[in-house]
Amino acid sequence: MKQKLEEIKVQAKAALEAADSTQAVDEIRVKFLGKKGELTAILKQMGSLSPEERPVMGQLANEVRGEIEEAIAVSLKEMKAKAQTARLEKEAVDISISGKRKENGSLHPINSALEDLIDIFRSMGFDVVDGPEVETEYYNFEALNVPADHPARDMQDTFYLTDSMLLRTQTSATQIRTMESRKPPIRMIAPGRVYRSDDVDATHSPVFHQVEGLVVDKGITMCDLKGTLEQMAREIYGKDTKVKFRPSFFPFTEPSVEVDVSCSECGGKGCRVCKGSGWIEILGAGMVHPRVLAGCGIDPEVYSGFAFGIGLDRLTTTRHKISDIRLLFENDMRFLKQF
Ligand code: 2NM
Repeated sequence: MKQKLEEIKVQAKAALEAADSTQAVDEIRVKFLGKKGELTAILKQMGSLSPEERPVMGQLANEVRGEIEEAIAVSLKEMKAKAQTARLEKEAVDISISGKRKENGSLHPINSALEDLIDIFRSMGFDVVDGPEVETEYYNFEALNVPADHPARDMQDTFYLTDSMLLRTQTSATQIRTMESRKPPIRMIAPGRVYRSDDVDATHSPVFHQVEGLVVDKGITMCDLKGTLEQMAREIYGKDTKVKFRPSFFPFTEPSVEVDVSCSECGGKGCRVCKGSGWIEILGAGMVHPRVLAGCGIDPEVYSGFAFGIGLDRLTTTRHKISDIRLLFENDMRFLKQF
């Protein structure tokens, strides 16, 4: 019996050495230590031993059981460690491999021009106000003192949606709403997309962008208009930029001006960008017409104001010497990546 126990011990240990999975180890445990296992079978024969032999064999059997149990525990522990190492190796990341470069997007040149303008006007105390692109005839024309027979109202210039609804041709409607709902002092800009039924060419697009501004308070004069717009032009085009105000006409302002800046490309000598004139026209402006103020419930005897409209697309093309406005709308990555 002693020999049999020794054999079981040796066999179990050998089997454990060869085991390659926790399942195999478990099978070995059942085979040797289980209820129907080999060690149990031996123990059942203890009855046939002499009373002197019984405790000796009993102790030996317990020792064998203990040793096998310990060997099983060791084997399981080793297997766990091995599995862990294998998993860590599989999951290992080679941090020496160079990464894939992510391509960063960039602002569209129109948006970066808009952000610059917003920064400039915010620093002068202007609010930025948003408004709808679908407008009523009243807000787009009537309230701006554009008479019913004015050519700008013509079907050829305006995208009408219904008899009285249209795609805004300028962002001024947002100024009108602001004057209706707020009391002076008002200092605001309204940036956004505007629409006109123009044929597409190098300088025209039926969709383009404006930043219109408005200041209303007591005692606002043409000097405020000049100072504000000169400041803006110098920040956009450089501090040596010269600014010129030419008389013009708009139904919503009186007097009205168009504003030119000295060409930043040639410094005023005349070149391709300014078409030889040395000047680039960047905006229209004027003192808000008393009828416009009155229509919004602002007393023109007490308050005055100036307004301006900057063409963002033209500002962008002249700034970057872009020869064709269509490039701004095609979203060709080769073009956009340059900014
Ligand atoms: C321009 C030129 C001159 C303008 C006027 C107004 C309002 F609503 F206050 F009357 N907003 N914008 C204006 C004035 C726009 O665009 C070339």
